[in-house]
Amino acid sequence: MTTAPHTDAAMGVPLELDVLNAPDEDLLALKEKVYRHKIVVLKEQNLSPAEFVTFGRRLGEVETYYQPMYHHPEHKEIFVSSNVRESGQQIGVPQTGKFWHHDYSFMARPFGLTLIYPQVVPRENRGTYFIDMGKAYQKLPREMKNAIAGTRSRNSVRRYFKIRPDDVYRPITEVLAEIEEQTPAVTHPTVFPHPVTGEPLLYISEAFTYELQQADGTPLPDGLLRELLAAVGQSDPTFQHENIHLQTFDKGDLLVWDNRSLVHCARHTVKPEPTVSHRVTVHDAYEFYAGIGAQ
Ligand code: 7UC
Ligand code: FE
Repeated sequence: MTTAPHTDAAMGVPLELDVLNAPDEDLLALKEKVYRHKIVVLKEQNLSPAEFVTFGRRLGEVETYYQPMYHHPEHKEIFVSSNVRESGQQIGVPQTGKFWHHDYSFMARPFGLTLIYPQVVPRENRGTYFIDMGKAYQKLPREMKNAIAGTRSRNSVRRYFKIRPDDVYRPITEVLAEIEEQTPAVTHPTVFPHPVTGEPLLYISEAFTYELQQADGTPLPDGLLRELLAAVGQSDPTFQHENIHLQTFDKGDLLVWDNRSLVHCARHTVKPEPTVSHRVTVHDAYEFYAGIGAQ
């Protein structure tokens, strides 16, 4: 474990890697690169869905999304985001992730790595927005850091849960009750050190975090959460905030990113363009944060 500075590490470093045949050391080196640089772009990949899952398994324990409506028809480990109908059929879910979030932060045990393998790349509005919440934390005014020291956050999917085709005609209270039962709100530390780099990470998002609390459960004022989200760039409707990085990609790119450090937001497109993306998510060899699940 090293404590190299992160402030000058560029996000989105390209890497050539034969992901199926590379020796295990190369995959460990890939993960180190992801922890230091936050996003690695594996170039010129040509993987079948089965091979994409195999690559995910080489990196750790693959997490299957909890809702079947997102699953690839042959490989449930692949989460499909698609607005392209295939022979009249909707595969996966359109318009996913158009809000600032960490993947699965509304779950008790989020995963460390997100892999995105774009299948149909839009011509004009390609790319995904990212904010490095490690760097963003460092830049916070001292008073804000003090105000959140030792606090925790409450997180829920409820505001961004997508209505399923089968929910049509159901009373909304019943759907809301089901969300609370299947995905009850979870508590995470507001700030935790990255298990590999030790860098403190601010772990809050516009989409899923709804309350900050003292260690004893006393809620902090709402305004503080809103101020924090604004300070880090998660409330900027123009996406011009200096913390926001637009990561572009081409066909054949496979993105691997650090889901502890980064919040991301799918690009808002003015006119809808065909977009299909496959996602595999992976628990790496480290606890998401030290002591997770112990309380
Ligand atoms: O449809 C979506 O945007 C899915 C979102 C609520 N969850 C993605 C995740 O992994 O947290
Ligand atoms: Fe996401």
